[in-house]
Amino acid sequence: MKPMKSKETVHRPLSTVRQKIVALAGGVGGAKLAHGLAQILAPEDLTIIVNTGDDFEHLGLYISPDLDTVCYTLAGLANPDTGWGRVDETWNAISNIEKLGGPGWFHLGDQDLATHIERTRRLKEGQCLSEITRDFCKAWGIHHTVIPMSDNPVRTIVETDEGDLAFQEYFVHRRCEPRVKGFRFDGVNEAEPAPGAREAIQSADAIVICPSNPWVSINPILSVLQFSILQRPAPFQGHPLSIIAISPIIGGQAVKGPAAKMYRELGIEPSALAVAKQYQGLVTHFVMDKIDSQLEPEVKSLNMQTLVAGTLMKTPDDRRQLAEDVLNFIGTEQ
Ligand code: FO1
Repeated sequence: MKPMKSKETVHRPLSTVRQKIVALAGGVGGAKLAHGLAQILAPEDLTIIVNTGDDFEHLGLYISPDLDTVCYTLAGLANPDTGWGRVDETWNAISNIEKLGGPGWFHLGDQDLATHIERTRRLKEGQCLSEITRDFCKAWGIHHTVIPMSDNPVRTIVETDEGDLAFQEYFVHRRCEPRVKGFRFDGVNEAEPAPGAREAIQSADAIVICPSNPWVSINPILSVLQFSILQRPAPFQGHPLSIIAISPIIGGQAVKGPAAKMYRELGIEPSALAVAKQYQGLVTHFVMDKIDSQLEPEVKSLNMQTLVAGTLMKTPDDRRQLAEDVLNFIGTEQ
């Protein structure tokens, strides 16, 4: 799928430019674009910083869903039907836990459990999440750098009409049913970016904000990294920092998950324009789906360069194509 370029936009061809990219990713949408970028960029040119606001303790185990979704996707181990969890999974442990009266609402597969058990063991030994992630990536044959946003605990709390809910309680246990009133990220003021995150931002040509939920996947990362992004000297080595966001809202709907419902409950009509407005002041480049091309003039008026492209990633080829379109879009002048 070829992107429709704005008339006055000049694109530098991908092949002539070596780009250092930092991608900010949440769950399934973020993992897919990160996978597309990893198909094109050399390992030393791509750092993926992942949301850990969804992390929680369950059955005595430390679970880091977005980190696992990104890693399993990059390693080719992800369940293609759900996007999260492992391919060819079995569910013996969780069904036996349920039979014994334990909680079965969060579906942990047998292979996936090994990840949580080993991660929890290492955390208890005193290793930090970023170190463990680096070791796991090596074991899974992932060559690009994957970093949790922080080694410190940050927990997304969904403020609803039924009270404050921990993220997975809201998302999985309550199936996103309670009405959203707001969000907060407990621990964010004490959280430092994980080792390597600041350095990656310092030397990046561009930050790619993947098509993940802005409210609960991207905002926690930005809350932790905002100082690193704002303090980055610009222009860096002659290149201004481009910040490119890809809309997770297509035709007024979220590809996956509750993003559109969240916008509505917060009194905002869900659209690519609403996403662009949310990122206004930070983002320099904005990518929206072809179906939303009529919104392009309004997004441009927010002082963003725009690209209309095929953003629905159904196949691995779609991921690669969108990544290529995004990389070609970086550094465009108007
Ligand atoms: N999502 C669900 O909707 N139901 C589940 O039972 C579930 C289990 C699960 C287990 C491991 C894991 O890494 C992810 C899992 N997810 C599940 C996905 C996860 O809750 C969300 O995708 C993210 O937190 C939002 O990005």
